[in-house]
Order: sequence, then structure tokens, then C-alpha cells
Amino acid sequence: MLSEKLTKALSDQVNAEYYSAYLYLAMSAAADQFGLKGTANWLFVQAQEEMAHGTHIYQYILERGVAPTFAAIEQPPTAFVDINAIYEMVLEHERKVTQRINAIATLAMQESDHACYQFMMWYVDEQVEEEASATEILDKLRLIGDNKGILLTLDNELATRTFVHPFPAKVA
Ligand code: OFO
Repeated sequence: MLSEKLTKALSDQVNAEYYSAYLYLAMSAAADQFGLKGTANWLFVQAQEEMAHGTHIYQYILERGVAPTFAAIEQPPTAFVDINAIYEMVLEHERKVTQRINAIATLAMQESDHACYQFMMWYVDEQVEEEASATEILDKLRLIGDNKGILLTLDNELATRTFVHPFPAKVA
């Protein structure tokens, strides 16, 4: 059974993942309004992934024999200057999430909850990918600068992202 502390930390993380989903939906809507449909797609897929991350933790808490706690989901920002500002925020946000994930893994380690520690390792790896993909897109945007033609090429590239459920066995 999960300790009270870990239950709280994991429940807060469910909330944080759903906040991430909400944040990426807000960004996706903004990208759509900028006329960047491919970018809007990338951010929408990101939002879907975040919901899956949150739901997976929710299911894990129940699997460990306790009930998760619930709280209000914070309102995301609704105004974004441009696409560069969005991806700067994506990277900053993912770095914060990485710190949260590491803190939960550390807590699990301190409590010698090896199962929870093991569970968190998926999220530790995932955060490496999350930061890397945000950095890659941000680097490209910085190189593109004001060149609208190349920006549209990047937008077409981002249009190809599709949602692949990270935990298909749990969904079936
Ligand atoms: Fe759930 O990985 Fe991003 O926030």
C-alpha cells in the first residue's frame, strides 16, 4: 500500500499532468489562431499524451490500494505572443515537470518503496524525451527567425505527429 505522503505526491502529479494537458490545449488553440495548423496539431497530440500520463498515475494509485485525492486544476495562460514564446514556455514547463517527477522518485527511494520508484522511472525517461523534443523545436524556431516560408515548412513537419497511446495495454 502507498504511504500517505506518496499518495499525496502522486495525486498532485495527476493534477499536474492534467494541468499540462490543459496548458497544451490552450497553446494549441493559440497556434491555430496564428494559422499554424501543424503546430496546433503537435500541441494537441501533446495534450493527449499528458492526459494519458495523468490517467496512468491515477490507475497506479488505485492499484496500490488507496484512493487518489483531487483538487482544482489551475487555469493555464490564455494569451501567447507568438510561436517562439509558446515553445519557450513548453521547455520551461517540462523542466519544472522533470523536477516534480524527480522529487517523487526521491521520495519513493527514501521510503524504500521500490515498486513506486520503479513506476516513476518511466516518467524519468519520458521527461528526458519531453525536454529534448521541446529543445529541438525551439532551436529550429530560433534558426528560422523571421523567415515565414521556412516556418511553414516546420509547421508541415509538426502536422505529421500522431497520438500513440503510451500505455496501450491499460486502455484495451
Ligand atoms: Fe507528462 O510529460 Fe509533459 O508535462
